[in-house]
Amino acid sequence: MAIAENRSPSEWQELDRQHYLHPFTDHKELGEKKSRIIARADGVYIYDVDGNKILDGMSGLWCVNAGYGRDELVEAAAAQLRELPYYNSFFQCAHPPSIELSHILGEVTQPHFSRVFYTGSGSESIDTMIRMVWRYWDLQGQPERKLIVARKNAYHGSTVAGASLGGMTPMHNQGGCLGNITHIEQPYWFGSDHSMSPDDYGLFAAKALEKKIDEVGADKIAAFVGEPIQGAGGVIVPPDTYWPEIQRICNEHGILLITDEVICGFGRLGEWFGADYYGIKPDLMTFAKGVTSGYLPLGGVMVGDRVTDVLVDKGGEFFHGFTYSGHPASCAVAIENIHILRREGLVERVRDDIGPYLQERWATLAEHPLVGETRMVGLMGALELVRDKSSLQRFAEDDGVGTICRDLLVSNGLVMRAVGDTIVTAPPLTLSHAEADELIEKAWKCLDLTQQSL
Ligand code: PXG
Repeated sequence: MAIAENRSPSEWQELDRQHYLHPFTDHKELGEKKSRIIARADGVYIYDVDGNKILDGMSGLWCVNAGYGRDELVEAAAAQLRELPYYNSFFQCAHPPSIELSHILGEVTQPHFSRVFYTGSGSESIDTMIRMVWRYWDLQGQPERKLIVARKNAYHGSTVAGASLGGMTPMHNQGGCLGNITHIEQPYWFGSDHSMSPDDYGLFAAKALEKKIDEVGADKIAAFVGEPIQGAGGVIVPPDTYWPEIQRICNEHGILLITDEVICGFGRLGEWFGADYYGIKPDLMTFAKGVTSGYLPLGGVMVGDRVTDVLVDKGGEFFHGFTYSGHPASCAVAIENIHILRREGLVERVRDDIGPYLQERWATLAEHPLVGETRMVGLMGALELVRDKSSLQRFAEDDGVGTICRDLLVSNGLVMRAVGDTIVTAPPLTLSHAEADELIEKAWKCLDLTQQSL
């Protein structure tokens, strides 16, 4: 019997209220409202314990790329758990699933990525990456290269290092305050005063890195880190000029370039990785989420030859690793997940079929009186709610219009996230055309309802 059937919906809510501390949650507020308890899922739909069917326009939390209800992934996990449920990769050991996955990851990433280090999550991948970067420069005889440049409003996870590297002030104020990290402007054209064209703005935002170099000296800067498209920050799509300019600046000053692919990786943008979409060549890439379509936890760092050569040739032992680095069942699921993405051509489907289709339909939402801008790359999009469409004037933060809209969406059968007054979406890559139509119709209806409620 499924665990969901053990208790009534209200019993689940009451036990949840009594015992469960949720991530990023105000529990006093939740205690008054009660949680939505999700019992099962299939395809692109989730079902709560009250029997509501909801289109999951967020792929869980940006991760269920291959969609729900994939028996192949369940079988892969079960078979591996029967064969070898756990063993570690410390002490000169390995096991077939982690080796096989490493080989496959080498095939789907750019040719200079021949090695991978496994973790259990995106945050652990970020911690690992930071330790590798510092180690790399120590080994290069430049230990003073310690500063890591990230962006304001970036999200890189929630461990001390992840919260510090991210650019979220509320997280910095709650212990995300590691040293040797600095944050520059994000490439958020809509959030600017619109005095520049998007292309000029992209160059301007990239030049913030050059300004930082002038300020502290390239010999102090270890790396630049960015999400190809910022996810949790509100699907900030950089102008096309941005990433090539960042690459040029990093090359010129020998700074390591790192893309955090936790959301953009594994097909989200219609290419295997965000770096491929933007035509850049990072030295390291962090990943998690979509590598297993979220069926089991797994993360990692793809390590490019420039760093591998130093870590392997000169590094000696790297004192770093996790109990679940390369967990056999997670790796088995990841292998099967990548098989699915390849077999069903899901990455190409996002690039050539469902991506362009949803993008075109999503753009029609810009005609709504509440919407100041829409944007979408692959299957990752956002719309901006505005008070005044002609001047693009936004609502006051206290109005909570984004939250009102998000709540209406969910109660009308569509999950999307509100980041302030930015509504974001990232549906499974398996989304059908009819499901895309449903997403747009529900979104339009809820924009109407939001407007009526103001
Ligand atoms: N990097 C990026 C780019 C992420 O989006 C992480 C690192 C951390 O991954 P883990 O597996 O440690 O959570 C993330 C995670 C949201 C939301 O509300 C986004 C994430 C996590 C939780 C909530 O959009 N992204």
